Amino acid sequence: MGFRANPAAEQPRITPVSEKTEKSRNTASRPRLALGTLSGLLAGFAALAVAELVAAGVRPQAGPVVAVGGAAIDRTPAAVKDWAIRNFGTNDKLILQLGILAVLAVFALALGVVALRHRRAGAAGVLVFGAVGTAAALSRPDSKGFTDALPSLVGAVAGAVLLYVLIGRLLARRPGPDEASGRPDPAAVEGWNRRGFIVAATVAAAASAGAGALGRSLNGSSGKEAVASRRGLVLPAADSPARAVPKGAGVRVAGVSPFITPNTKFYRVDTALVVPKVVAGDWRLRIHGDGVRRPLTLSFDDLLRRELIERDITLTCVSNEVGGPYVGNARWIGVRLADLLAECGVAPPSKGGPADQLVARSVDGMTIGTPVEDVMDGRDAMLAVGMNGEPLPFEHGFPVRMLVPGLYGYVSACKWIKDIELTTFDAYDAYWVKRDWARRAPIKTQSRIDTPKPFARPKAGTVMVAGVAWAQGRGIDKVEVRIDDGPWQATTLAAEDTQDTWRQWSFPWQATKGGHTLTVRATDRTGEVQTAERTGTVPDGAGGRHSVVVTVE
Ligand SMILES: Nc1nc2c(c(=O)[nH]1)N[C@H]1C(S)=C(S)[C@@H](COP(=O)(O)O)O[C@H]1N2
Ligand SMILES: [Mo]
Repeated sequence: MGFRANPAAEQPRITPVSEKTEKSRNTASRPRLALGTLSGLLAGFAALAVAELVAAGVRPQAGPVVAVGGAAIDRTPAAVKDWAIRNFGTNDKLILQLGILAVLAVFALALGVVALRHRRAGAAGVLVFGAVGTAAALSRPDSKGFTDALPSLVGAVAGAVLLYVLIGRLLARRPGPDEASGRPDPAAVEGWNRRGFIVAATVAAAASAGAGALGRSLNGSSGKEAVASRRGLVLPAADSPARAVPKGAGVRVAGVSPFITPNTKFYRVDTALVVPKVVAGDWRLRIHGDGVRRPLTLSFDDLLRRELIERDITLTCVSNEVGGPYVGNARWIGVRLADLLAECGVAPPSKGGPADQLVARSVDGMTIGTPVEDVMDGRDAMLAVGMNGEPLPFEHGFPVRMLVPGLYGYVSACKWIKDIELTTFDAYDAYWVKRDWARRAPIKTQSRIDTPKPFARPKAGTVMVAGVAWAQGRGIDKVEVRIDDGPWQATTLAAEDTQDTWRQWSFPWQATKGGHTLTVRATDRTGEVQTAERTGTVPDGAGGRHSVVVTVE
């Protein structure tokens, strides 16, 4: 059964309609449409607010926007993900959530209009959205089962009921001028229960705002215990400390990235819409799978009791474009991964081990596949617990993450790690591999001009050109700069920290007036020269040389 939008309009007209009544009828239908859309919006708002509050009792990740956002991220093809990172950078997640809210708002408006004609259909539409949120929450890889469905379910029911009630008020009709006394009731001339609507809408808006705010603040403090566990943590000194960063590792040129990237400036790339907050004391890591003769489960304290190594390692994202910002260098402290694997009886393929792939799983359902051979070939692959003298920040994987020097992050650097499975590349494709990225991805030799910036207008004379270059695992041997189409000229390399860290370089350019293009290329210790050919980031990292165009004045 449907409800007509304007029952008054259907009444047989006996007397000619005066101009005045016609006018008032027109103005009556317009506000009704507006109030219908307002009802839709309010219902949507109430649904999200209630969901937020229920999520606080379940877990923040189960909220509909986060769940749908997460599902959207997982279904995003490599090229689109890359485009989002390129255009929105670390704001990509915020933009995604705002986009979801905008889409929801449009649908809520539409459902309000639908409800004016079909009250039940409008309310049912809200439930359909709830079903989408529920399905998304249940399909997350880290889903905790039925309870994760509750925020979307309860929120949708609240929204549907509210829409039904509000539209009911809009359609309700008190005796009009034609009936009863024949005297117009000022509250009813427009044919709807104005007071009833206003009261219901105001109460609903206020209650939703309250529920939403309460849910937000509860969700915001849901990681309290984890925060306390991090704050109370004092990392032991490393048994094998890193040597001091050489004095000359940083060129003294303004505009060049600091040699050690501060934690707050370190790039962040991951799929987590809500940063996982793991309590250090609850953390466990399981190591198991093919060829693991002695499977192991470790607690955080177990890990800290082992020999700790401290190393400077430059981490790079495969989505970093030539000249891009997704590269950072930090001093990490952790446990050597090869030692742990050896303890479990794991042998690399070159020594007859059956597993060639190590699959790391995180608490948020990420899977990252790394060649076992690389982890066990003597490089400083580690389970890191500290970054630049403090426990890992939550954004960078607290309490434990993996790091393998020389491999892009998506094939090595699992944050919030909880499980390591030994398997084969034939048997299993990890998260990004299922999304068009390469199975194996060593970091390409790259260099970047940090100064001058693109389109800078330096004065003629000596202009310092400087930047960074990296070839983790191989080391940087040479960096050259070319002005326009001129010859390649050697730059001055800063002192090398280790082959796993980036290296700074500088070049005093005698700049002449006019427009110029500066180009850089690096050569690594294997003699490999950075390729000239520009390639995209998909599938295994950008190739090509960084250029900067400037105008010398
Ligand atoms: N759990 C988890 N770990 C992850 C990712 C992720 O999405 N989830 N992204 C990886 C990618 S693509 C990179 S480049 C590095 C980035 O580490 P950072 O955010 O600490 O710089 O983390 C890796 N580890
Ligand atoms: Mo990455």
